[in-house]
Amino acid sequence: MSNDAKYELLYWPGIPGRGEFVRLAFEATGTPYLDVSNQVEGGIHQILALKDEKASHDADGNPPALAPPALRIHGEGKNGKSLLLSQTPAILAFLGEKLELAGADATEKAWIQALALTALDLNNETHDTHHPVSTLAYYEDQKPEALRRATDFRETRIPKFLGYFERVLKGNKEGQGKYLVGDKLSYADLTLWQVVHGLKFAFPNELKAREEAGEFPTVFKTFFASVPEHGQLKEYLESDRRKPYSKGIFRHYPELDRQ
Ligand SMILES: N[C@@H](CCC(=O)N[C@@H](CS)C(=O)NCC(=O)O)C(=O)O
Repeated sequence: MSNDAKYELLYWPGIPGRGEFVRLAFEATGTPYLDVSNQVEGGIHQILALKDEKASHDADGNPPALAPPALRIHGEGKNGKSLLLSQTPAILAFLGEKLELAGADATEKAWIQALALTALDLNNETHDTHHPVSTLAYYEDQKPEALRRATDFRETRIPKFLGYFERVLKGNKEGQGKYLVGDKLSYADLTLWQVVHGLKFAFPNELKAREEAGEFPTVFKTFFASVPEHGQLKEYLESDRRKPYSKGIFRHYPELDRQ
């Protein structure tokens, strides 16, 4: 990682969060990037500036971001300025193209985008288990609703999504259970992997019970083991650059897990 990196990730410090999908794309391809809030002194101010609700554009003419993550890409904006891109799936689609994580042709590209969006739906639904009423309110102020939402999520949504990805992995013969599309790692694989990893943290009983019952064997075994084998991912996952889960999207509240 260098201070003159072409790519600057703007995201909250200290948590994986939605920034993690972007970090994984960089780490899987060995691409230098600057993780501004974690690596630059005072970098948090750049994240807070992103959320300035009075801003209509930045110094390079980009529309503002509604919320992090955002990616600043030097030299890719209008007239050689910086491009500021927000929305996780838009960032991933842009980077996927640049880092060769987006598929071999236009058809694969379209499939990968749809599959990544589906994995991000699962990510967003995970967030809503602890914040079903209001994103701004504390979990402690929405506990009964969270329990109802999490119960439904565990019982109906997790099997629906993981069953879907199991079918996709099995249906892609070329991928041998390792890739959702074709025979090469894509940002859809990285996105799904991160969501499954996060779910294992948030709902350990639920995920363990399903794995031990032999459900979704391709997702839990072949796919889950294979993704970290790419690029610098293994090294990254063991490093202190990989932040621990805490009060982000993937939270472990034992009362919301399978009892
Ligand atoms: N759909 C957006 C959601 C962005 C989002 O919700 N970001 C969170 C952090 S992961 C945030 O800081 N939200 C603050 C807000 O919405 O005011 C994306 O995928 O990037």
